[in-house]
Amino acid sequence: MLQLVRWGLLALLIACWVVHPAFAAPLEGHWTFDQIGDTSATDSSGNTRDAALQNSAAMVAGGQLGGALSLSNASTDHARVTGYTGVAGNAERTISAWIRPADANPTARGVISWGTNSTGERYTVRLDNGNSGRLRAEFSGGARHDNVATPDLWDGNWHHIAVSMPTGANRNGHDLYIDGALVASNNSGNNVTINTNTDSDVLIGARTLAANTAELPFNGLIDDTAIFSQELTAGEIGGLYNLAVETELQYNAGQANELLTIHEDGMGSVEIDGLLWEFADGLNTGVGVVAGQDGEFALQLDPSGSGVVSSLAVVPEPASIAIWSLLGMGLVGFGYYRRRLRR
Ligand SMILES: [Ca+2]
Repeated sequence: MLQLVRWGLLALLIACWVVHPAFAAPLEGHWTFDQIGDTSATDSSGNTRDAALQNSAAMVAGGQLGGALSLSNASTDHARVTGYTGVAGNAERTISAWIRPADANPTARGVISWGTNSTGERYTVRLDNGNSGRLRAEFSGGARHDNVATPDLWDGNWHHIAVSMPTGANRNGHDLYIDGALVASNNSGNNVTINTNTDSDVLIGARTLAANTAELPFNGLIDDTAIFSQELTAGEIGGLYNLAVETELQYNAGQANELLTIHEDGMGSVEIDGLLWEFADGLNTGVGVVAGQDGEFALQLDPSGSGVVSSLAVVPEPASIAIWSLLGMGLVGFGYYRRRLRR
């Protein structure tokens, strides 16, 4: 009996080691907008930064991944993350979102914004106005950073957008990505030091003017929006995009972040929808590219060849092992009891 208890405990320890959760992730907030019909968008980051839908904003079916936030610029619709004022000062950060503008009229449209209208103190990711659907990051005081060519974000399709900033960056230190590819880096021109203030809650679907005042509302659908307190690499942003568009995976930013965390830790594993993901080295599939099929995928995240791989191996949950162990112990104990009765 004692031997069996030991084996049960050993099985539990092994299971906990195999599927141990990754270390703390750098997700500040993550809104899937999958709560169709609700008036509050749940923050999936674990930080309980839910977003309250304003005016006629609604969560509807038909997003890039499940539901999406539907907004009209006629009524300054947006979602407000009450009590959360975003990444402040000059701290590193990355914004990731999926957008699908409703039409192509040249109206300025905020995707996500915090801070207020003083030079270098506002932090806004938006569409440019009148410039063929460019992506723009802007910081008030005439400082902005655009992609200057294709792709056109007003083509009627879903597009992934991302903006990354290292610690201590000025305007020129930003990288802009569309559909996982770098489209603008180190623009020259009107430069400012980034010093994002904490005067306003984070708004999704509009630009902040003064504290908690929305302007330049978005018109169309926004989905799977995330703020990271880390400057993600080109490989990681490529991974965010490719994990979402791979039809067998369709991972949101939170699920993708679990893989990024394993990679950064250089160890561990995570199970997502029946696939076991682990750290891997020696990959040559292309940085940010998801390659494979039938559940066996490789995602290279670094030029050195490191990344993550998945397998179909079924790993029992610790709870299942514990139940089976207890059941096994129970059966043995019952057999022991019956043998005693026979004596
Ligand atoms: Ca969604």
